[in-house]
This record gives sequence, C-alpha cells and structure tokens, in this order.
Amino acid sequence: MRLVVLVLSVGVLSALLASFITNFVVRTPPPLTASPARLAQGNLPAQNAFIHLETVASVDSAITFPRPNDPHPSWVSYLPTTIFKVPANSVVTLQIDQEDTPSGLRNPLWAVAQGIVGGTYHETYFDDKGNPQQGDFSALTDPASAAHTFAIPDLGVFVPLEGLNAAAPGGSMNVITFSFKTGKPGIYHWQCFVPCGAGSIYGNGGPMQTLGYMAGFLVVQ
Ligand SMILES: [Cu+2]
Repeated sequence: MRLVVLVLSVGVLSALLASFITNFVVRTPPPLTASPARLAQGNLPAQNAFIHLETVASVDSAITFPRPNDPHPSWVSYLPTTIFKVPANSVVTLQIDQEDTPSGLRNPLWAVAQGIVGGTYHETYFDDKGNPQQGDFSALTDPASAAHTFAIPDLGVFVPLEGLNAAAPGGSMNVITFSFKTGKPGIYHWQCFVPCGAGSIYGNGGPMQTLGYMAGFLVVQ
C-alpha cells in the first residue's frame, strides 16, 4: 500500500514538474519583426518600423489578432505576441487596438506619457455618450481610466492605454498610436504597470508574470 502511494505521488509530482517546465520555463512567445519603413500617412509620422498590437480583456475575445488554442484563453493579454524585433537607432511606431475596460493605475504617475516622440500619443476613443472622438494627448485625465500601460523602463517609455468607455458600442476599440526611438542594440524588457491580472494576488500574478501576455521583450538589433 505504501509503495503504491509512493509511486503515485512520485508520478503526480513528476507530471506537475514537467507541466511547469513546458508551460512556464521553456514556453516563449514567437517573435514579431516590425514592418519596414514608410512615409508619413495621415496621423502617422514617418517611421523606420511599425508594430500593430491589440490589448484584450481575454485572449478568446480578440478582434484583430485571434490566438486559438491559447493555454490561458481567459487571461488579459497583448496580442499577437509580446516579443518584438526592431531596428537600432530608429523610430518605432506602435498602433495598439485597446479593447479592455478600465482597471485603474495604482501609481497615478504612470498616467503621464513619457519618452515618446513629440510627447503625445494619438487616440481614437468613445466619450461618455458613446460617440467616437479623437485627439492627441500627453496624459490620461483620470488615472483610474487606464486599462493597461505600455512601458519600456530602460528606454524611459511609458504610455497609458485608456480603457474603453462603458458607453462605447459593443465590439469597439480605442486605437492608440505613438512613436519612440530605439538606441543601441540590446534586449529590453517591457511590461504593463496596471495590476490587471484579475483573480491573482493584488492583480500582479498570472498574465502579469507570464511572457506572452502582459510582458515581453523588445529585441533591438
Ligand atoms: Cu495590463
């Protein structure tokens, strides 16, 4: 009897260890290489590299970049991936289709955009009556309206992403566009600073701690 319990326990522990290694230690999201240069178009400045992203309340609700068979379909996430390859010494423009509702910032300082070209980001959004609006902003009026942030601390880049207004029509998104400059080649960690991992301790676990969801790397090469 004791032998059976021992064998079963070892088996269960080995399976848990194997699942931990495959799901967290060796699992890496695929890299996305920025699209090459293009000239200024409309609100977008001339740029050396362009990356299109989406932020969602849950992976399975994606509009722009569905990710079927994801191991965590209910987690908040950046999509399609969180590892980006961009050129050194260049201007990178990001467009983020932001579909999540506000969670709020714990530190209101992060409601202020920093480290971006021109000091402002462009945003199309919905007002309290659900009407589409747009403009250029250097900060959120209300830090509690943040859904996520895009931050690369080593490059001094911090951009608040406004949550979708409750009055916005279903299936809407705020579209946030900004540019920042890269310097020398290297691997730079980036992450969200909104504690958006619902259901985890203080909202800082789960997707906040796992590559491919609310954190990743900017590979400058
Ligand atoms: Cu987040």
